[in-house]
Amino acid sequence: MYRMKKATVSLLIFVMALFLLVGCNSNTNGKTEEASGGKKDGKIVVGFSQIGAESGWRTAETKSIKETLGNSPDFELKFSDAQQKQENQIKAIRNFIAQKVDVIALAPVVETGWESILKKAKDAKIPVILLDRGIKVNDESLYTSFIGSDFILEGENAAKELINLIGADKKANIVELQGTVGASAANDRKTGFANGLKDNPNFKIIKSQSGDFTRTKGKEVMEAFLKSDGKNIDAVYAHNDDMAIGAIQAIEEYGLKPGEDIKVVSIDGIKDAFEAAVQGKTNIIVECNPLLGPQLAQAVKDLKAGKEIPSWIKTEESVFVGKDAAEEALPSRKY
Ligand code: GYE
Repeated sequence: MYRMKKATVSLLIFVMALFLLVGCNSNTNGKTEEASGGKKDGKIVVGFSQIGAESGWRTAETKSIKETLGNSPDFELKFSDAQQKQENQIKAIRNFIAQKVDVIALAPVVETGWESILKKAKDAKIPVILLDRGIKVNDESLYTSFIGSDFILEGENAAKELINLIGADKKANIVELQGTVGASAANDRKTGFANGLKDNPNFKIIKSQSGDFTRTKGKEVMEAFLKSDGKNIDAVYAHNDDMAIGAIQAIEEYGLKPGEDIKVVSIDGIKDAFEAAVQGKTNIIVECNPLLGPQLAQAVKDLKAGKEIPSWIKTEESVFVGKDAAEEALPSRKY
């Protein structure tokens, strides 16, 4: 009787062990549950380190990512807001690695200083996709892909359209409101704009300073420019719409007419900029698409399916010049 019992128990243990073994390996990729991010439901876990909420553009991007990945049965989204600090982004990535997420999406606040943390992600075999801003690293294998715009081209387009608007044979003093210091979107938009002006000695950048991509700072810096150069300013080039909107306020408070006395050109294409354009307060909007959720979702799925994804995933973008173009586009603007 006792012997029988012992045999039954052994058999039971054996069957249970077999069950556990088969269960653990039943993930399609053959990884154990722990190694695949602790997911039990087959979802792809994506950790997204966002910069913050400095602009209308960024709020639209966050919304797009949350709507696409956060509401999908295919993904689990872990979202982290760095409040403009690179050190917070590094911490977030470290946490994502510890949590063994499947993919890390990173919108890097600045271009440099990523090597060591991205090396850790690589060692942990977690692919990193850069979202909307680029980085400078010696080893390009530290990230898989960049989803975002060509900022140099945006700057060049801004310059080209401004020259068309004012007239290549006229003289123009331009003030520049730069984005966040060290951000690829600021560095490249500056370079692109300078490229676009370089063959025309009539167009000069007389002042250039960072307004940190925000309305408040854009307004503050524009106030300082107006104080020092006042009526000598013919145009303002802002690296994003929010700073342009701040600058428009400053110009009005100074007693001049934005869009007329001082021409305004900026990048992004948020609704508020189109509304200002309809009122004739800004002249040129260079579009930069923040609705990157669907592209990120597709890239992550492809990656997990073992497909090769392009090293740069670009978006189609337009340029809007003048009141009529803004009026026509405004009703269908999605951000
Ligand atoms: O233009 C600006 C923002 O990185 C492309 O960041 C992005 C830029 C965008 O805050 O508004």
